[in-house]
Amino acid sequence: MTANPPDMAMPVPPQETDATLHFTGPATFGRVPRLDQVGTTDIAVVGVPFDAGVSYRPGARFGSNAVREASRQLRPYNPAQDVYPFHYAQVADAGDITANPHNIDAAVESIEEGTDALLSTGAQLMTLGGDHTIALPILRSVARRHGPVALLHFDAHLDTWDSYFGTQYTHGTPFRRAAEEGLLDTSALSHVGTRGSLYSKEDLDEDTKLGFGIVTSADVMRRGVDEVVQQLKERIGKRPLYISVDIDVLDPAHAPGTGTPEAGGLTSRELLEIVRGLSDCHLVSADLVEVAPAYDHAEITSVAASHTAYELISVMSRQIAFFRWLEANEQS
Ligand SMILES: [Mn+2]
Repeated sequence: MTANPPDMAMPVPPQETDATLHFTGPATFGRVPRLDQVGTTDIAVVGVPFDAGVSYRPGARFGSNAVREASRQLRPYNPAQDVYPFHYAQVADAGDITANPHNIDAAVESIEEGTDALLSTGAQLMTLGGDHTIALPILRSVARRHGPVALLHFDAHLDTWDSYFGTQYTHGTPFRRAAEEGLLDTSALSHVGTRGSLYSKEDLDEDTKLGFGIVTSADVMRRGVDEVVQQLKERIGKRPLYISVDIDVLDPAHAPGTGTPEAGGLTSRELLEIVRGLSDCHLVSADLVEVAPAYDHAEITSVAASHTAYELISVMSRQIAFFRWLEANEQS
C-alpha cells in the first residue's frame, strides 16, 4: 500500500534524522509542521485551552500545551498499528482555538466556529483540551458534516448530567446536550471506563434512556481488552465514529494530572490497546481532554495523553491512506 497516489502532494512529516534533537525548538504535536507551513491538512491537531466548565480542580487550560510538550519523542513508525501516521496523511498543528475564559456560552460559540473553520477545509480533528465542555461544540460541528455520529466516550464519569448551578454547558453535561440536540447516533453510544460514586442511582437510568451502553472499568479488568474491543466494534459497525477521551478514564496512578480523579481506573496500556483494537472503525475525529498539568508528576499524565492521541491519529491516518489508495486504484 502506498501512502498517496502519485499525482497528490506528499505529506510533510516531522524532520527525523540521526541528528534530530527531539527536545529542542517550539513544540507542535509530535513535531509535525504548523498548519500555516503546509496550507491544508488531512488531520489537524488543535488545542482548545478552556477550563471554565470544571466542577472540581481547575487547570485543564494548560493541558493542550502540556500534551504538545510531552509528544516530542513520538517517532515516525507505529508498530502497534503498522502505520507511519505522519507519512500516510498530512498531519499539522493548527494552534489553539481562542475561547473566552470568563463566559462559557461565548466560549462554546467560538469553539464551534473554530471547529467549523477547520472541518470546512476537509480536515479531520484531533483536539487537545481543555475540559470536557469543549466536546459539545465540536460534536455540533462534526454532526453538521457527517450527520449523527457513533460515540465512544472514555471517561471515569458519565458526563450526561443535566446542569450544575443551573448552567447547561459544563464539563459534566456535554453528552446530555449532544443527545438532546440530535448530534449522536443513539444506536451506537458507549461509555468506557466508568466508575466511582454518583449523585443517585437515577443518573444511570437517565443515561440509559439517552441510549448509552456502559463498559465499566471493572468490566475491562474482568473481561479483558479483546472481548471489550469486540463488543464495541459490533456496536459501532461502519457508522462514522467520534471518540472522546477524558484522561481521567485512567487510574490516578497513570494520570494524576487531571481535575476529577477517581480510583480504580484503566491502565494506560489498556486504553492504548482498546484504541488500537478499533483501527478498522470509521473514526472521523477525536478529542482528548482534562489533562491538568499542575497536578501531574514527571509528565505521567501528559505522556499517556500524547501517546493516546498518537494512536487516534494513527487510526485516522491509516484510513485516509487506505481510501486514497482505493480511489487511485479505481481510477487506474
Ligand atoms: Mn469527562
